[in-house]
Amino acid sequence: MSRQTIFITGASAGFGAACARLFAADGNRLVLAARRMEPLLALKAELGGKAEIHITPLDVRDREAVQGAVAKLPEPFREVDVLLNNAGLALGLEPAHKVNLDDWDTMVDTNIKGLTYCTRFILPGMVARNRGHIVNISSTAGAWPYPGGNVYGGTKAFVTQFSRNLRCDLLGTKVRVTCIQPGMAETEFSKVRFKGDEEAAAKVYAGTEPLTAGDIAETVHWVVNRPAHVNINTLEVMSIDQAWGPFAIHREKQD
Ligand code: NDP
Ligand code: 8X3
Repeated sequence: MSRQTIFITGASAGFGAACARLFAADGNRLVLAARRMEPLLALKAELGGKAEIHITPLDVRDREAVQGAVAKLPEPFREVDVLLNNAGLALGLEPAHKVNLDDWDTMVDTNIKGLTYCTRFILPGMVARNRGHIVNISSTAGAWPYPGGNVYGGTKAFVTQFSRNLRCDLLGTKVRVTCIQPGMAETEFSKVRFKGDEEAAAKVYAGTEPLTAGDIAETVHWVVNRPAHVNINTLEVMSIDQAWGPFAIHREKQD
């Protein structure tokens, strides 16, 4: 496999960090972006012997910061071959009428707007070079509703449809677009969703075998390493321990 420059958002934890580890093992050049610098520095120290690594503190919600981070990429990292739009989060699980509106704002700003900023600033270079791959991390929550999924699921439905629409815009170029829809995976995701409540987070995975970050990294690695003419459009991945439930039906009490 030829060496590629891979820009990973949300590389400080979970799927992003696992992808960094897997792609570094092939000697790819990596740009690792997230808000927290400490885990990025640790990853750079861990992986620096295997791959060239550029770390950048980045809040994807900050449009100018995204533009600046892309514009200021140092020379060997300037030509991004793969953008992994992975940064994202769920906040809360309350019903829509009780939710904290700030949480909705944060999810929209991160999962939708942040992802579009990264795409918009990196895509022109890919089109100009007539090569590249955008891999967007959506979720099963973007296709299948559940109570409390309200805006989080909505943001991921956006990611899925945005990915398909990118394919339409890019037809005639050699730039690929893939949307991956993972189901339940054990990362920092639930700790973030429950705002640091480790007990509530642990309950999500108790007694079951969720996907791991490594499972998703292998999936990303596989789609990126298909031959250049093969575009994996959408991939839904679940743990064997997860499936759909029946429709929920509300019944009034009957005598
Ligand atoms: P983690 O919480 O482990 O990782 C999330 C990553 O996103 C972190 O590196 C975090 O870094 C980064 N991030 C969050 N907000 C921002 C921001 N504003 N700017 C830059 N980076 C940000 O969760 P996962 O690895 O599980 O999640 C990765 C993606 O996968 C998300 O988009 C999530 O919605 C999606 N997903 C997760 C599933 C799961 O069950 N775990 C299933 C399906 C999809 P930092 O805090 O340092 O900024
Ligand atoms: C994360 C999976 O089911 O918690 O996107 O929404 S779920």
